[in-house]
Order: sequence, then C-alpha cells, then structure tokens
Amino acid sequence: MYSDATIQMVRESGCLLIDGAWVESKDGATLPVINPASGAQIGQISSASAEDVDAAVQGAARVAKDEAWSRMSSERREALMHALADTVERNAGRIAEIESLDVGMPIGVAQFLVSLSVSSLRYMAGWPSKIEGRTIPVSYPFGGEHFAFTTREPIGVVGAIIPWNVPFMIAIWKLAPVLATGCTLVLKPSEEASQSVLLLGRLVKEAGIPDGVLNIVTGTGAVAGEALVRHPHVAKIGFTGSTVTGRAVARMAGETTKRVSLELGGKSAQILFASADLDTAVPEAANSAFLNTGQTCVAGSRLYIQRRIYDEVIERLTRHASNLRVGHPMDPATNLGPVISAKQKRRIEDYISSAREQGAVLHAGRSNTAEDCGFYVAPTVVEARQEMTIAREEVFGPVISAIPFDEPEQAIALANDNPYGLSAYVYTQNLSEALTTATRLQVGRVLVNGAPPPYPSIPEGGRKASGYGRDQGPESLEGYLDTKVVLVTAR
Ligand code: TXE
Repeated sequence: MYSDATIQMVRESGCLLIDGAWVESKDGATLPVINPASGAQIGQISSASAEDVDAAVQGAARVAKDEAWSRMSSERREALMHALADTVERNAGRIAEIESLDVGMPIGVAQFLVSLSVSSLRYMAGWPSKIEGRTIPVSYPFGGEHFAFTTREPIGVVGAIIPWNVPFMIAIWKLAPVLATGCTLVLKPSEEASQSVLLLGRLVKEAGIPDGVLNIVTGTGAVAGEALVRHPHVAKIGFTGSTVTGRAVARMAGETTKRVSLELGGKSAQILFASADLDTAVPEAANSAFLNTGQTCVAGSRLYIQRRIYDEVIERLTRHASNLRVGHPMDPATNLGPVISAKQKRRIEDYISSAREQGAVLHAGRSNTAEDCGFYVAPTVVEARQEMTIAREEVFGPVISAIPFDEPEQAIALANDNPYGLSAYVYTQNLSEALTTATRLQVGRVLVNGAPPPYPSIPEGGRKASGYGRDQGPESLEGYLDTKVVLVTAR
C-alpha cells in the first residue's frame, strides 16, 4: 500500500531540526509513531527536552537578528518562497502519502490539502514587496513642522504549536507568514503526527532557505510545548489545538508578555432552510461534517433543519452517510479513513453512547472495512436536542447532530447558543434570509450554500472559545509584524 521509500522515511525520521542540523534529543527520549490504519508502531520520533527547545530558540534567534535574513530584499525573499512552493509541489505525492500513513487521512484528501498548501505559499510569496507603513499628518497646536511615518518590522522568533488533524497544511499556514515577514520559526508538531512536518524540514533545506529559519522540535505538549511557550526569546506563539490547551498556552505566554494567536476548537452550526436546494445542500452539509473523518476544526457538526423538511433531510443524510466508504486511507475510493488514535476513537464512541443514553435517535452508516485493528468509526447521524452533550461539545469525529427549528430567529438563537464561534454554514435560496442570518451569527466566517475548502487570501479563525487571531490572508501577517513610528521635527 505505502511505498518502501515512505516506510523507510518514517523509520529514519527520529530527529529534531535545530539550527539547520538534524540532531537527536539530548536525553535520547523518544515517542512511538503509530499507524492509525493498523494500530501498529511503525517508527519513533525524538521527544525534545526543554534543553533541546532552548537550542532551537537560540538558533532561531541568531537568524532573526541576522540582517541578511530579516532585511533580505523582497525580490530574493519572494524567490525563496516560490522555490519552496516548487519543492513542495515536486514532492506532493510523497508528502500526501506520509500524511495518509501518519494521520490516517484518505489519500485523495491528503493530495488536495498539499496542493492547497502550495497555493498558500505562493499567495504569501506575493506579500514581501507589499508590506508598507503609512505617513501620518502631524500638526500640534503649538506649531512646528513635523513629519511622521511608520515602518513594519519582523517581530523575531515565532513559536508555533500545531495539532494532528492536518499537520502539513497548518505547518505551512504558520511558516508562510514567517518567511514573508523575515521572522524565524520554532515549530512543535503534535506528538501524534509529526512525519509530514519533518519532511517539510527537509524540503525547506532543499529549497535553499537559510539554516535556522525553520526549526522543528517534536515531542510532548507538557515538555516541548511548555518550554517553547515559556521561552523568553520567543516573541509570539501561534497555537492551533484544543480550547483547554489554548487557554493554558495564553496564560503561560502572558508571563513573558508574548503575543498569542489561538485557532481553537469549534462546534460549527449549519442552518438548512426549507428554501434550500436539497440536492446540493445535503451532500455539502455532510461533507462539512465528515471531511477528514470529522477531524477538522470547522466541521459543521450541528445541523439545524427547518421543521417542514426535517424528515426528508434526515432520510437523505442517512442515505448519504451509509453510502460513504469507510476504509483504508490509501484506497482512492475511501471517503473516511481511521481516526488518529485509539484514545480518539474511544472518545468519539463515548460521545455516541452518552447521546444514546440521553435518548437521541441514531442513524449510523456502515463501517465497511475489514481493517478492524485500525481506529475506524462509522459516520453517524444523531437526532439530538440542543442541551445534549453531543450537540454542545466538540466531538472531533464523523458525527453530525441534527436538530429541528421552526422560524429563522430560532435557528440563529440556537446556532449562537454555544461557547464556540469558529464557522457557520447557511443553506437557502432566499438572498435576504442568507444575508440576515450571516450577519447575526457570532463566528469567524459564514459559508452560504456550500462548504468549499480554505482559500489562501481568506482569513481563518474564530471568536469566543474558538480563539482569536487569524491564519491565511493579509490579516495573518499582522501577527508577525511590529509597527515602529518615526517622528521627525523639522529644525
Ligand atoms: O489537543 P491539544 P489534543 C480538539 C479535539 C480533540 C481535542 C484533544 O476536540 O479531540 O482537542 O486533542 C500541544 N503546552 N482539537 O489532545 O492538547 C500538543 O502537543 C504547550 C481541535 O491533540 O490542544 C499539540 O502539539 N503545548 C483542534 C497541540 O498542543 C501543548 C485540533 C494540540 O494539542 C500543551 C486538535 C501544553 N501544556 C485538537 N499541551 C482544532 N479545532 O483544530 C498540549 N500541547
């Protein structure tokens, strides 16, 4: 199924990337690499200590201070970023295979997300020549001639901590603005899925990006993650992960006055109005909930259905879910692969059991795979009530909670009645219904009549318990730049 080269790469990948060198953790600690499709250990990664993280930050700080990097001409910087995009593009097949092996991501999804990562790099490569300050007219009441302007400067060393669900693409979302602004990066991937990020480290070297610009410290959150967040020479932490950990990260970062951006969990609402085109809306709603086996932060896991079409939608959705193929991630016909770990599988199954105990009606798709050693979960449609745990908490698995509503006002109130505020989806053919609903939803983005993939110039991020700050788009650059004012008094 997997090529020998991929298997070999995972076997040999147990090193950290520190200041351009691949090194083992100083105390020799390692963590296992598990294939979610079989449950078998297929390799190991280094588990970085606080000392390793310090070495990585020192390397990143050295390059951040080097004007050859921080003040590199925009032309050269853009060329380097395109060189990296070319290298990623040339290695797209290998990256997708690694991602599929390490995360259990269906190969088609992995290939598509790698191509989106190339687009993100190319989009960001257009920015270095366009980062500008502004001139500020100054006229004090006491007179005199003044001239003020601002410049934008890189903030220095950035620490990024990322999760296991889409490691390569999220790593690129953190790296691309670092490269565009002249910062440097210490990246800590999830202990559950580090392989594609380690491959990215090789590609960054191959593309000719200077040593020390990207450093990779694999390891646990409690040791490597905390050491990065607490390090005094790190200027910002870009975190993607759970709300509980994100809040802890923000508290720790406060001790050294770091900037923080948090892209956290979600419990995104989908509102399906009776006027929607059900032939397109139902598959889109299902895709939003089940993509990457439900392990996306923007998964539309709460589906509010206008009552007069409720029964028909449940029937269509259940049929759709039953036709999805759960199977080996390398099989091109697979729609849903395994979830990341045995722990995650148990967590999802516990949510489903508790919903059943609370009286929810369940419609489960067939889990038509023979691979019962892997961490497979069938797509599940739950007829739930708003107050049920399954309809309130992030499940992070292929589960959609369906709830009926009568009037648009009620749908908006139900959608907003949740601690999270990441994404929302509205399906209607009535323009004013779409716009009034979109305006009143308390989220970072609203998608109307479809759930297309991320786009490089569209910012990603949320509100409330889903965090703050943005990845992608020009908004993301703000987090990597300091504003300096120069005020000249004419003499
Ligand atoms: O997340 P964590 P986990 C949600 C999802 C999932 C749950 C748990 O519901 O089921 O979170 O996943 C690092 N200091 N999401 O446990 O703990 C950790 O090593 C510094 C949704 O994987 O948030 C990893 O690199 N770092 C989310 C990263 O944080 C720490 C995607 C994320 O791990 C740390 C992932 C600490 N004290 C999970 N503790 C989304 N919505 O995209 C852990 N880490």
